[in-house]
Amino acid sequence: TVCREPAVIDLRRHNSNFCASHLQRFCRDQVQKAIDEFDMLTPGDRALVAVSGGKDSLAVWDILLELGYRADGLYIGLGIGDYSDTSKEHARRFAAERGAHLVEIDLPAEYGYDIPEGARAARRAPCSACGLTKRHLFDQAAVDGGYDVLVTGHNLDDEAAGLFGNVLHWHTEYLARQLPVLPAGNGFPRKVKPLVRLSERETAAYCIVRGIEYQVEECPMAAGNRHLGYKEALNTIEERSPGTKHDFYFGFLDRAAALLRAGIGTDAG
Ligand code: Q46
Repeated sequence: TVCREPAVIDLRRHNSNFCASHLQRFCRDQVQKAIDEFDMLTPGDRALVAVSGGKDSLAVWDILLELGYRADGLYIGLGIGDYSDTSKEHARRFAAERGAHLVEIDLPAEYGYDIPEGARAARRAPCSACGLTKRHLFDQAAVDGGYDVLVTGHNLDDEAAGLFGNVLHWHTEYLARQLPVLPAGNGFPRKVKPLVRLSERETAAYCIVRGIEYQVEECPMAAGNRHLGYKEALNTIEERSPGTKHDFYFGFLDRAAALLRAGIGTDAG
């Protein structure tokens, strides 16, 4: 209704079609709105963006740079065969094209193990070992580099799926921490998720219209990952009832998160 350019995507939960230029504006506005609503970043903050080479992390890095924030990238080579090699190429190309700074950590070269080996040695599921490793290295890199805030590319689908899984199993301690901002503490930086207002379909479309090449393959270690099952279940519901993921996640933030933080949820459990 506002321009005559051809539509590139229909967003049923917003009851709108967007052309390429309005889609970019929409995505930037949603990120700025999340930043403002949850006090994620100030213009003077030095941000470190955890970059996997996938659509979400490259989209959030791109949008932060476009919005004028100071944002470097952090890529961790996990040693997951061709998947890691291609992911690294995408992260490096993105940084080189924008003259942005990319911090790189090579897990096998610097720590002597890769994710498949680490998972076997720790007798953990690969994603569990990977998550622990990444969280530790993200924190360490942010502290070592003197960054104020660590940014991750978690989108609305990720957060709704995480919430769904935590509710199904009543992991109240995880629910209490499932927030778009985690404050700094114990020498660790603030952690923020500026894409919480955007779905993964929207971030993928954003990358396409911006000409950002990203890793399209799923990580080979993700097969059987419960998180993917939760996403599929929510996609089925969203298809029938657009806007459900948004209402689920933001309803939780509005109505339940504060109760859990105050300990009411855990006491009741
Ligand atoms: S990289 Fe690591 Fe993911 Fe691969 S092993 Fe699992 S957690 S799926 S975001």
